[in-house]
Amino acid sequence: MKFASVFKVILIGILAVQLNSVTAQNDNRLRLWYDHPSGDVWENALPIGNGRLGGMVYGNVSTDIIQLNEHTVWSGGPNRNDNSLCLDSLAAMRRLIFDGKQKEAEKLANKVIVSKKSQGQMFEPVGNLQLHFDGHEQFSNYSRELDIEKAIATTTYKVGDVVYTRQAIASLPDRVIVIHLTANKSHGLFFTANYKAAMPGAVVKAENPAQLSISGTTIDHEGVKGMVKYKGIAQIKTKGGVLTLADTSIVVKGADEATIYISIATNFNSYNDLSGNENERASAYLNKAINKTFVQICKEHVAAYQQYFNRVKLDLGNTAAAKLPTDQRLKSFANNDDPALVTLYYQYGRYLLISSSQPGGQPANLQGIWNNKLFPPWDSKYTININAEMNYWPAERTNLAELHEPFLKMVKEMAATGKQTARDMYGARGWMAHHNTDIWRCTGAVDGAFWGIWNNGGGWTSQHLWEHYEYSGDKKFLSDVYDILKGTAMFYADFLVEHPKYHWLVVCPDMSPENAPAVHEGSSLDAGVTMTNQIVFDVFSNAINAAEILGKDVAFADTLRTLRKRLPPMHIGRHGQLQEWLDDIDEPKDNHRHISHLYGLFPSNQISGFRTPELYSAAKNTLIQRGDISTGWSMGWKVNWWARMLDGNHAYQLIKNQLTPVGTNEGGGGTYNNLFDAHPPFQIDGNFGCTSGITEMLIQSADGAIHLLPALPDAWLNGSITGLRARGGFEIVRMEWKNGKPIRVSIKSTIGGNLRVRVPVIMQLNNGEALKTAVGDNANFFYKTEKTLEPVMSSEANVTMPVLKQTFLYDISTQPGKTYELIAK
Ligand code: FUC
Repeated sequence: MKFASVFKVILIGILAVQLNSVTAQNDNRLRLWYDHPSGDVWENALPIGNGRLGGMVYGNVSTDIIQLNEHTVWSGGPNRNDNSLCLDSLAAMRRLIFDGKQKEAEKLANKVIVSKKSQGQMFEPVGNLQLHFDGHEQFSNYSRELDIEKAIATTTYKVGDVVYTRQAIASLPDRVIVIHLTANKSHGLFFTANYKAAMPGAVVKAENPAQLSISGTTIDHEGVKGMVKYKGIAQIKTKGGVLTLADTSIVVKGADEATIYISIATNFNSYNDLSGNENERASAYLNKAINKTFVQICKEHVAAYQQYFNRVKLDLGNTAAAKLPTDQRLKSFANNDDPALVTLYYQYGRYLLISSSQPGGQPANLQGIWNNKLFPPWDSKYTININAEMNYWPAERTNLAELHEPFLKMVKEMAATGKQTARDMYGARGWMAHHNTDIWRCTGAVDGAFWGIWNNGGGWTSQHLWEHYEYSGDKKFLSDVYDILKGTAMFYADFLVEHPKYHWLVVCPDMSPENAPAVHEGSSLDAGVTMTNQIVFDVFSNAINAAEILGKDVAFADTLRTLRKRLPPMHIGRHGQLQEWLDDIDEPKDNHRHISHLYGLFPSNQISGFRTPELYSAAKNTLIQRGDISTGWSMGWKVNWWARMLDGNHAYQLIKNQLTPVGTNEGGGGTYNNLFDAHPPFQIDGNFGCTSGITEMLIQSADGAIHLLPALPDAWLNGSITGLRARGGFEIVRMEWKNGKPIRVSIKSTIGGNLRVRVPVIMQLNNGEALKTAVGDNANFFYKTEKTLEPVMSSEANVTMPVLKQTFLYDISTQPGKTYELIAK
């Protein structure tokens, strides 16, 4: 071997070790790995992303595919979809509903409320970058992986005695996707690259200097003209070898290594402004990256990624099962002791959020930032009657608060577009949204009255603004978003009407998301349903609290207090259930995926074993009646609910149901080989929901205290976690537990205030000092719990009071910046 070749082999060796590519298969790194290529199954491919660009890496041998997305490539253009007939028919609509004529109301709603224009636009794929390797049909030593500690996807295999390696990253700082190809033989790399466009009318060209470009305009949809112009450039740089350009492809012959830099940009500035220049942007990102070597770009990417990722480390133990390929672990999880798969799945949720949601970008949609279909399921947009909110449940808890920003920005933008909807359709001040939105921030009602006549898209999404404040205590942020919180409250203040029979103030028309009681002949329309009452309660409480903190709007806050008292209380029905509707018409055999009335249990905290035992027991009955198996996101939500039920074993059962290959649970969801959540089809909410749920099993901060290990299953008796956040600016720097009990916990206070902890064992400070037993309400504002109205209980209801496990409640007065260490006595 010549010196240069020897040197090269060593260099490649160093690089591989440095980037932790495929080494031995028995380490404990957090990675998804497989011993076979993806073939043509998109859900086998591995996702990379930087919040702007998404790539699905197939790792195929002869023809590899990197399927590409860019966050602003959506069908249509700026548009609104309100129905102007609504306001004049509102009184008639309400009369029909109050008279029990739901079916007639539905007919009318389809005419006068549901949009006659766009039903929401679609998130669109850009295309596939394809890499063809002649003569690679026979290969050995194949392996592909996604290292989620570094956010690098690697494929490696051997043809003859040559080892080929491809690594792919979506660089966070450089806004490009980079693919690095090597062969461990001098001049050993031969391939052809081309683009396969996803949208009609795309133009693909090969141009000097070794650039493949793809450009076009997105498609028209539902009468809205496609107006997003996109440009993608893939530039190839090689060491050695020859590069040749054909019309629409680039041929690489005899290179030592090759690096492909992929940049994609659009003319999108914001939901109402498409005056950007996609060509200039795509070139600018590319030109910034092209002079960096792969090692350099990779190093900067890993550092940026780890700033987020490394904040939380979870250890639930490790067994031999962790050595198996990921798809085999998934298959055998139900019957195998593999706690590290839960850890992997948990951290994968965080990986997916980091990769699909970055400040300044679009929020993670139904598929995050990964979609290969021109007509994706539910348009791959934002369903805001659960799914989009669920995507952001891990953001604050798992220490990724900055990544909440795209969602919070979307709420601000809907507050602008939804003002007109509130005024024109409902004659109300403030702002509102129905059950869907898209990149154009449409706020009209879509998809038909059965699904679309839900008025709480603003009410629910705005809770996230409040939550961001609760975790950070950032008053400046609260002051910036105050008008949005006030605007949601104003909408309801104007929109509530008195129920003619019960005299409570209710939303009408109303519905409990996507469910209908049988007695309404299949119509979902109603008034004052439980979830809505709970949401309005929270909206009013948040606005009242925000006004108080900021010293504003005293009279308005008083009005809200008065209105809040007149909302319907929660009802416990004759089957012992928490009623979904005002009337006791729930069907105990109903196993509908939405259990919207448990919004009050999670993400809200109106139902608690400590404060509202009857409601808590009723909620438990409801959970049992609805059953476990359901769509992916529904099971994800159930993990959070059972955690709030303080039942770790039941929550773990749901995780087990979730961690089964898609198709195992008849009529329900599961997980694809690449650990994407299956509704089915793929929907990313279940990933995020489950990550949030696992967090809630370990730490909760909603019920007047930080509750440590509230719902630990028997399967995780020993473990540790670092970096979780709790309301009131606390960070659980580290918690270690043994035999199901916390033994050592350090909690950092960032803004001071009373730290109240609830723990299952007697604890003391690490200097041996006893802890002060807590009495009365928590003096820390962030742990204030709002008192809900006394529930109304059916005389037929059989509700047993909960028996809660013994816990100890302590108060520690904290100073900002200080860390407090607690140890078990
Ligand atoms: C709601 C759910 C469906 C699906 C869709 C995207 O309509 O009821 O299950 O998740 O959103």
